[in-house]
Amino acid sequence: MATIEIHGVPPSPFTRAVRLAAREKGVEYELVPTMPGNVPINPLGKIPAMRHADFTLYESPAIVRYIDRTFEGPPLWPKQPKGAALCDQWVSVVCDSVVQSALAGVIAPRFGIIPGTEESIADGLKRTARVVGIIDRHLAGHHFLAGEAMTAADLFLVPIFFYFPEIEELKALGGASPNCLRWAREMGARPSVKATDPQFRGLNG
Ligand SMILES: N[C@@H](CCC(=O)N[C@@H](CS)C(=O)NCC(=O)O)C(=O)O
Repeated sequence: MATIEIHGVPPSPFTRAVRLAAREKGVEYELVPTMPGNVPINPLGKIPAMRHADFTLYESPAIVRYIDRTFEGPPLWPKQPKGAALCDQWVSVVCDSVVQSALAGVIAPRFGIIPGTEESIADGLKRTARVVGIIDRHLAGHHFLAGEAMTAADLFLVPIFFYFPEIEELKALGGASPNCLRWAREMGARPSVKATDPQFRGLNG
C-alpha cells in the first residue's frame, strides 16, 4: 500500500510539484485522479490535496513541506535559517510571480484552459519575461534557485518551465535564457522529472 495519497491529475503544475517532492524523498504515493472542483478533501476545490493515514492537507507548499519534514530522504529545504528562508523566497516567487505571469497569463489561455485575449497574453508574456530575466540572472551565479543544492524551489519551477517549449513565445523566451536552459537540462535528467512528465499539450492539441 502506498504511503500517501496525492489527489490531483498529472497536467496540474501544483500536483506535479508535490509528486516531484514525493519522488525526490523516496516516498511511495498513490495518485488519486481528482479534477478541480470535485476534491472531497479540499473545501476550496483545488488540486492537489494529500492524505497520509488519517491526516489530510491541501495547498502544495504546505504539502511539500509536510513531506520534507515527515519522511527520511534528501532534504528539500536547507537546514540553515538563511538558506531555508531563501528557499521559501523562491518557492513564493514561483507560486506568485511565475504562476500569475506565465501560467495564468500565457500557458492556461494558450492551452485553452481559461479564456484570454491576444492583448492579455501579450501582457502575460511581458510579465513572464521580467521574472524569467530575474531567474536567469540569478542562475548565472547559483547552480539551483536556493543555492548549490536542489531544493523545493526548483521542484515548483519545473512543472511550469517545462511547459515553455509547448508554446512558441515561451519557447523563444526560454531559449534566450541560457542559465535557465542549463538548469532545465540538469533538472530534466532527474528520474523524478522524467517519471512525472505530464505528456500534456493543452486542450486544443
Ligand atoms: N495555492 C494552491 C493552488 C492550486 C491550484 O490553483 N490548482 C489548480 C490546478 S493546477 C486548481 O485546482 N484550480 C481550480 C481553481 O482554482 O478553482 C496550491 O498551491 O495548491
